[in-house]
Amino acid sequence: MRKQIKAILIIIPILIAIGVTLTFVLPLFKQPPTGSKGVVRVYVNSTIAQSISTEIDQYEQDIMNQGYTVQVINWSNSDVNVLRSDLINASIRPEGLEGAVIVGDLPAAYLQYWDNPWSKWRKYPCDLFLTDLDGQWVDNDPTDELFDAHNNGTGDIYPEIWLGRICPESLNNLNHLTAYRNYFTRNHAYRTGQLTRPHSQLVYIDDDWSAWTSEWLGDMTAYTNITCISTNAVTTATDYKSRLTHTYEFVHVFVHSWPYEHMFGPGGYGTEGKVNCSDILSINTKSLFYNLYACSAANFSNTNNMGNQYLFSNNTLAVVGSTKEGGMTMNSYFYTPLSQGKIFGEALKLWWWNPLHGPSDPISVGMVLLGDPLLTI
Ligand SMILES: [Ca+2]
Ligand SMILES: [Ca+2]
Ligand SMILES: [Ca+2]
Repeated sequence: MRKQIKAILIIIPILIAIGVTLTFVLPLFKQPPTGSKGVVRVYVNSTIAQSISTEIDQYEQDIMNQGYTVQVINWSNSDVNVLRSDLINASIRPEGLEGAVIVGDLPAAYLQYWDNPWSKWRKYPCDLFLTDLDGQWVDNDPTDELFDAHNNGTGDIYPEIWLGRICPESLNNLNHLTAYRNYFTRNHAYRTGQLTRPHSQLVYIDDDWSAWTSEWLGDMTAYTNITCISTNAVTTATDYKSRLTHTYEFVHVFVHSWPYEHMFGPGGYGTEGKVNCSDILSINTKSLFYNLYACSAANFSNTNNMGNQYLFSNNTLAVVGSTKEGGMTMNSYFYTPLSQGKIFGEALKLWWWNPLHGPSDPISVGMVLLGDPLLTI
């Protein structure tokens, strides 16, 4: 009996000590709210890092406030294979990798396609190269600096991460440093509720796609307040330019294009007028987001490409489009995630995973995201 009391008298203080210790130690092992959404790597071109350090510091804080762990890296290597290896290495660490933001003029992978109507090869940058981290990209003839094939490799041809590019340096009609600073200023303004738009979308469908207007509209699942213009005689360059000054949140346009201009009217001849990069530069565009179903308009390697001209115009925050012939089909696989509050990068990544098209479809393979992939509508 006395032995038992003795034992209890010893055990009770030990239990109290353990309890007190756990009260203080356990919270240290709990996952902190910051960083719980995973890792984002922000690659900043070393040549501009110093000039925009204030903006990058703010952007880093904004991403942390979203709940991500941010790794800002000053990058100078111009070999796209080295950049991909860095992403792969990050993705296989225990903390994993959600996606990447590229700020400045950093390398891209290039492929080519045969342009049938013009009977010539055209090369285009392909950011799927930097987001599909376990597929294999084959370069049979490295001297032409073009990749030749894409297969499952050790995994699959689908993207494991998302990526967005913020780089005005393909534009020769504006000051690059000012463009960076203005972009990050409005990005912060949007994130803090100082830049807002009525939750609305303009769907603008030129002649060669207008017969399927109801099908296209059925896939626009992110907005209920939609203005659709698809009467062939109404959809013209003049009308489109005036629409860009209205306060829609999102513009989705279907129009024939070159990297530096849209051509309204059937067949891509511009019989209903053209809208070029200078127009976008001079128009007071009001929308925040664009989806360009406009061949090669998002070819960010092309001087004065429309994609980046939209992105660095006035209020724009993100642009999706194709660097080659093609554009986004099956749009609901992109818009439904956006409507659920997913970030742009994740929405585009999920769209790639749609089994009905995807990385093996020539219409899809040039799709890129220009701007901040971490934004939501
Ligand atoms: Ca090659
Ligand atoms: Ca993959
Ligand atoms: Ca028209």
